[in-house]
Amino acid sequence: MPIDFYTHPISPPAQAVVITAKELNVELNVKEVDLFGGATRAPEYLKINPSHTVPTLVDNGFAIFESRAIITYLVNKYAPESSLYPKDAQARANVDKVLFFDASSYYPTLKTAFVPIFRRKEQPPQEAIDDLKEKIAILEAILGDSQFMAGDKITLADISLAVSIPIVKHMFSGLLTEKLAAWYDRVGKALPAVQAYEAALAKMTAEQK
Ligand SMILES: N[C@@H](CCC(=O)N[C@@H](CS)C(=O)NCC(=O)O)C(=O)O
Repeated sequence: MPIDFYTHPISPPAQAVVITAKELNVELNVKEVDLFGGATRAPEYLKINPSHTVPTLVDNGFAIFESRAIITYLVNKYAPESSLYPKDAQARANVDKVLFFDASSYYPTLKTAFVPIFRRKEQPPQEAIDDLKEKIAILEAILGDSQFMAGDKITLADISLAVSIPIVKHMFSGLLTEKLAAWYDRVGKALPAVQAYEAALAKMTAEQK
């Protein structure tokens, strides 16, 4: 049975799944959803994802949404030995810490800042920019002197965060610190799909203007 993957090419969280699946050699049966046409709110879609978002994965009848839950599931199920999500309890906790900080704090703050620009071509309130600046400083502190977000090996933590960095780079360029820019370049070198997504996103957003 194929693994159905409901996605949209513009979505950063969906790209985290695409990149992870590629790294793990897991084949996805891509089903592009008409995100801007409201397809995620159709009753059939809400049955597999009541949160009406992409990405959603349906693996042989097992439906799961939330990108970070999907990427950890893919490793657990299809590549349990992968160093992208180490088995050691503390090493794994370091990855989870970043995934949870990303999901609960950093990405929502970034979203508050970019939504006014993306949807209404308006500048966000200064408070939203200040909050984003603070979250970026926290990311830099998490990185510390390591090569990657959860130590010296690339993990799911880097994939999950890297997909939203193009938004910071192109909408809030002054906020990306040198250290984080260097980390993002390292991730892009290790995972060329990260660079490819940045290029594709730039093209898609230019076409939307
Ligand atoms: N926390 C979710 C966020 C997903 C998300 O916000 N997806 C956006 C596209 S980037 C979406 O589908 N929005 C449509 C909606 O909220 O109705 C995840 O990581 O999967």
